[in-house]
Amino acid sequence: VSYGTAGFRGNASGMEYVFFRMGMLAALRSKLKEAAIGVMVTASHNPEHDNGVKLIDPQGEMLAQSWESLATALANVTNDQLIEQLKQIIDSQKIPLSNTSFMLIHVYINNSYKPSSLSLSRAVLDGASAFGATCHDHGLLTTPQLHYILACYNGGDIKVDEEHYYQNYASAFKALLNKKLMNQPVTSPVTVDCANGVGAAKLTKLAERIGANIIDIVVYNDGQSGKLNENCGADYVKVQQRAPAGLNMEPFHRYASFDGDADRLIYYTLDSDCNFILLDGDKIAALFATYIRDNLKKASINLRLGIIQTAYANGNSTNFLINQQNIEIACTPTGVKYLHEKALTFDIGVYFEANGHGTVTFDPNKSAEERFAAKKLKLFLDIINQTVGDAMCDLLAVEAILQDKNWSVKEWYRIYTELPNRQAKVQVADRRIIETGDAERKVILPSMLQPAIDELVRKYPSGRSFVRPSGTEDVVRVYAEANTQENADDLAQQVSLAVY
Ligand code: 16G
Ligand code: ZN
Repeated sequence: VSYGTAGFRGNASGMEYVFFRMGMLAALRSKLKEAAIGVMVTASHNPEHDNGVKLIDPQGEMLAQSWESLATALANVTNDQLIEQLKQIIDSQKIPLSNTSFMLIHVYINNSYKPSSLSLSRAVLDGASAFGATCHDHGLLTTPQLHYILACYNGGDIKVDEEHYYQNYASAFKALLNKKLMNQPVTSPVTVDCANGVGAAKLTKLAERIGANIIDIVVYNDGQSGKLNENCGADYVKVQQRAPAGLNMEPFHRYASFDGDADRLIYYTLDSDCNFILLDGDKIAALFATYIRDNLKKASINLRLGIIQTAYANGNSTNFLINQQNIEIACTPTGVKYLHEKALTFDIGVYFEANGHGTVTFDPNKSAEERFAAKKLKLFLDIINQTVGDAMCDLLAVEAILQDKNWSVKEWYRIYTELPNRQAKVQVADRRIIETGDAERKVILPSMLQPAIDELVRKYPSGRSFVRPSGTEDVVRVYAEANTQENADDLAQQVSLAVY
């Protein structure tokens, strides 16, 4: 097993030992950092039989990359070698064992209770207590809620809890809308597919704190009958390019999907001919970035704004941002840690994966008075969970911008037209023989693969394609885009054959 882009993830049965050892590792990291460490038990958008674990660093950021290999090493030794491996970690990292350690953990279960989560969380707690860690079990939370609570906790607010999160974001949202839209009639509803996951109950609470007179949120797939992430959720909608099963849609109404742990957000609607229209992470990033840029301009504030994308970003979104909007763009490999890190190099960084995971970061040292000058911008940024992509906060941010611009979903999706695209996956004997470079846009090894892809791409107008080994599944992923859906499908298939 290896600590991939999203920690350890796989079939839940037989994974207790990995969770136990991650409890130990979290306790050690806490001693080293002299701060609380977060532990998430979740498999995000994976099917219900999977589970996963990942560690969160003190400010709510992803575990430092140098510790990922320690996690992998610790998870892979035999029981006999465990103590020796722990000693090695303690020595090599110079961990002061006498320090106290704290952990915040959350148990991820869907509404109908994900059975594996309870025993796996227990394994984490057992591992942590082997090093005497004090554990605060926050129970059922979304992933971004735990990131938020951890960052507040380490910032000195040790009493912070879930309610604090709702109060914070509900009042930020109301403050922004009140300024411009006080006494406005209720806007049309937004229907949110919560993937039968933890987001359903949490979004309901947030909506209650804001008030139905301000935002009308209809929760769909709340876990009462359907299965976690089955035929629903952000990943399903994005990859299948279709609505969650059973959802009745009306043209130009607003629909959104979270994934199972509510750190991804995707919007969609129907046009007047009832064609399915997707507004993915790229469209959300474009909406956020242009809104921020316009507000900076209005207040004559000169801050460096950048958008961070991955190879999955639709070619037309990149064209729109660079050529029509003149906004700086950077590209990184897939995985939140890479995007987040890059975003922090800008005064204001907007990062989104096309799959709907993203947020906005801003440099807190960058002129408080300038941020104050753009009052509306400051209020907008208050809605953002800066620690990590947060489906609930991103939903509020989209809704706020649409309100402020007096836009329906129609004006939003028309800012640019996506190139038709297709994602596919290929099973191979060993996906690790594929090595990529240039932010995953080129294959380096095996050396004959990239020339083969280049030759295929040349046959299709506006063609682009790349392949990368998945970090979470035993497959190679293929992405293709072209001028028509037929060509995109064709190109994806040809490239898949080349990989195979
Ligand atoms: C994980 C990543 C996500 C990435 C996805 C790619 C985090 C928190 N999550 O879910 O950002 O898009 O993996 O999966 O980093 P893949 O490697 O299987 O395509
Ligand atoms: Zn997720």
